[in-house]
Amino acid sequence: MRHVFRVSCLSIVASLAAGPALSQGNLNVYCSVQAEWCALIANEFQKHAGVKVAITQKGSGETIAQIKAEAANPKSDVWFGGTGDPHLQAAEDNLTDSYKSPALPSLHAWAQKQAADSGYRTVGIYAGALGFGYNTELIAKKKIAPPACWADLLKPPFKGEIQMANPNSSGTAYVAIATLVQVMGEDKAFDFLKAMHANINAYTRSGTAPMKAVARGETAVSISFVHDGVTEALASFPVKTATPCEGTGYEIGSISIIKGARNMANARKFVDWALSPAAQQLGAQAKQFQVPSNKDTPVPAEAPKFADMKLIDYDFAKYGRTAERKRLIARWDTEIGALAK
Ligand code: S7P
Repeated sequence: MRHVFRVSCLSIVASLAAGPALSQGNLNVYCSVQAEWCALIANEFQKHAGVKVAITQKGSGETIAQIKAEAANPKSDVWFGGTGDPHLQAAEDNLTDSYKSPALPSLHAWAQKQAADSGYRTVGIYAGALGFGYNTELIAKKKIAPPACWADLLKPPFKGEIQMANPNSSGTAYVAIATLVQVMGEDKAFDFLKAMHANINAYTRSGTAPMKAVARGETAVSISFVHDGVTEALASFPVKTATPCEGTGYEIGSISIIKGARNMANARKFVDWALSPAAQQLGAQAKQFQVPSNKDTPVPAEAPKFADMKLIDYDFAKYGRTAERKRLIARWDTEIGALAK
């Protein structure tokens, strides 16, 4: 489902009272984090800069497709959030604009590297690890041991119990495939994906849908970013998460200015703000617990701890390349997507 937010009249009144008058023009943002965070950044940036913000929320895989389709006549100025690989692809495809924010030196090395790798056409705003979500009640009822390793997902008790997203529409699913390729080697990873197909009940459009399905008891297990499980658990759903024992990948959630942005000055202002500790704390306020990229932004206590995981050295430069992303997704389409469900 596509969500379009116009900042509410109430928020605009609050903004006028609290910050500069709305005389600083407009900003159109494609937003690939969850809806609550998108709404909060729209309201808060409006208060901060006096800029009228219109936000459209959709996942990262779909957003890059839209930016590409609109390249001759861009409808949006900035792309906020979403997995880093499609931001790198957008940079390589000349769909985004180069900008060196003065905030760059305050960022963690991984966020600065994302910027340098892309010729400063994107930059990291958060990081989050990939893993499993599982519904503790369903698992207990079915007497299944919680998944701890990638290998567990091939076991017969998980038949029809696992959900993951489709990499054609989802940046999360692409991170999962690229992770498996880096952990196992490409042919073994595709053998694994083929074998796991028997245990998959659906390949969803959106990367956040499988964790939400776990929370609602519609599936026992998901392949998801583990911070999305924390959000569901805090909302009192019976959700726990784990990160695979063989090793797992992670995303560098990124922000990019769209080439030909009609509101370029405001787009740059927004990027500077989005990299500041004040803006980055809004993620936790919206109950989303990625690790922020600014060294001065407190890491939320709820954020899954990277130190407790076996994280791989994810090769963002390689797997963010247009040709590599297209090739791996095409292979998934032929070898897995085409299999009957
Ligand atoms: O909760 C937010 C999050 O998991 O969703 C983002 C991503 O856009 C999901 O998009 P896809 O539908 O394309 O997979 C992640 O960047 C973020 O951490």
